[in-house]
Amino acid sequence: KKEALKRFKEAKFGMFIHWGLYSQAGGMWKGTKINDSPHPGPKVAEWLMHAFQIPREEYAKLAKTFNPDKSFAQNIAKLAKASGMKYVVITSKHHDGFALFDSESSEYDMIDATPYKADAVKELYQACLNEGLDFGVYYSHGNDWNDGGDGNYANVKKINDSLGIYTHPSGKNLWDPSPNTHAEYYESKSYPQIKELIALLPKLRLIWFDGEGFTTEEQSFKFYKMVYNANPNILVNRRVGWEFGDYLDAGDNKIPSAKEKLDKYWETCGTTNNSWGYKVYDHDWKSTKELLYYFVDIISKGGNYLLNIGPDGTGHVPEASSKGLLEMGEWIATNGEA
Ligand code: FUL
Repeated sequence: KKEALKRFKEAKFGMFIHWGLYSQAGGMWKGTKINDSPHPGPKVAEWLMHAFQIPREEYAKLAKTFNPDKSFAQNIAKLAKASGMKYVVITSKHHDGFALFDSESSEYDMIDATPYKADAVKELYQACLNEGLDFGVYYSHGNDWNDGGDGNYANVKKINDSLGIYTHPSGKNLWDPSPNTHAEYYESKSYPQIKELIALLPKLRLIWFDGEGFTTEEQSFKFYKMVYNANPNILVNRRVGWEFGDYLDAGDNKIPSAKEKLDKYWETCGTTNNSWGYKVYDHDWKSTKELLYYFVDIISKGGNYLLNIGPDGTGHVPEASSKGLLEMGEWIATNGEA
């Protein structure tokens, strides 16, 4: 782990990619913007299914038209490289439950459910290795709106309440829950998919778990141990749950103050507008100056900056965001790294 953590810290700058079925919708559903959706919860594009309480079957239809341009992997890997980034982390499965890779344990994936019929995660992995970039995957283990019902929610909330830990009140699919229990979902989909990803990507360096509010201590430990046993060089982030991760995060778009001591390894993940997934109407892009300010602030405090892109349904990165990233890359190439 020591070597892997050292390499991670030295990397300093990475690309986060939020991409999935929701990217085609661009933050709109039947003409309504997600910001105007009637239900509480985050108004970010990848929360589309939740925000409009879309039934599982109806949402799954988005897979039928998910057919990105073949060039997406190369373009994104080249963009990351030119932006001065050293690693890439893509949403292999977000809360909607759809796998961007070729999954054995679920047919709700890129190969079985889309006309694209190729493994998008593997394609990006290869393109990144070609560019000399390290590769990681985001995986929503705790939350899956397509599987696992709301089974564990009450339990976890009870445990969390007794410990004074906050449980997200609106994260689960309570509008059209799967008949499976949460524990069944872990056994039949979530644990197996983690094993699949490790086998699929021999040089995988990081698994970025998410949704720790819904896991018990035992389950979090099982995820951590599973990764460790398979390959101890793969790093695991804090959100695997119950403080089992290898490094901390400062929170989404949050930078710790100089006084707050994050003396371990840590990372801030951040957006370039107000959403992780692609939103057709969000043009509120951070300026290059602002992004560079955060970058310098974070790395001077010893952290890593994982800066997000939200490609559209074709895999194209919005011009305004790639422009900012490329300008950061120019600045980094000219000024060197701290
Ligand atoms: C959160 C998720 O709910 C968001 O959709 C996003 O992926 C962010 C980075 O983490 O927990």
